[in-house]
Amino acid sequence: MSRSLIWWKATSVTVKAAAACVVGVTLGAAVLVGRCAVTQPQRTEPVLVSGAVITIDAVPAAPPGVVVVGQATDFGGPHASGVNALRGLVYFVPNGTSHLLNTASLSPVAVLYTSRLDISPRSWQSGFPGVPGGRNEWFQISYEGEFVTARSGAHQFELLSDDGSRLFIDDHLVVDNDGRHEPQGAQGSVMLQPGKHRIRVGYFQGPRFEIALQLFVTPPQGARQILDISRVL
Ligand SMILES: [Ca+2]
Repeated sequence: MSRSLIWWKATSVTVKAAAACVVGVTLGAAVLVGRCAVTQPQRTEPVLVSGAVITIDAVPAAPPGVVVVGQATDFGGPHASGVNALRGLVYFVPNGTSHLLNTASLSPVAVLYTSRLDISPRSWQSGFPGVPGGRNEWFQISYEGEFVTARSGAHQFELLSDDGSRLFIDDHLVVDNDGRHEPQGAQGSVMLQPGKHRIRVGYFQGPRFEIALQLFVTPPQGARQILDISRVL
């Protein structure tokens, strides 16, 4: 049976109690004893166990007016309730785009969710079901979320993609695999402490039909694997 880690709930528990307060002063003779009402946060740091399931209350919602992709696709689909996931915002980009664009100047056309990026090189013709103006080329996806590691030390990441991709951990660029290209890998590593970390992956598809997007991690004293943020690394 796998263990479950309810990270987001465990760190926000607050208890109220009317209790006797005892204050001891070690260097003096004064000892104050009285009754008082206290509100104290009870921070219960979760025990980090590699492989434990991470459950959450909610993932970031879709921006107003943005279509939620209603069927599973290679890039993600509807959110599976309670499972930690990346949120991916889909943008259409101009024909001929040669690299990832700054999404601040773009408006998302769809949102999807996935706990892992594991799209091996393949032909992709379906597009995004239910998304107006659907297309299978000239789009960009910005994934973001959080993952939890139980390990301390150098974590190696690898992005294999067709076309470009980039990985940011805690807002630092770790892997740069940008540009229009066939399936191609790039690597980078980052020192991490146990706990929760922010992750962002940018991906863009240039001309149809070929796609690929795989995010691997090799944690300290661990094996190379697809990063799955629904479990503690
Ligand atoms: Ca391509």
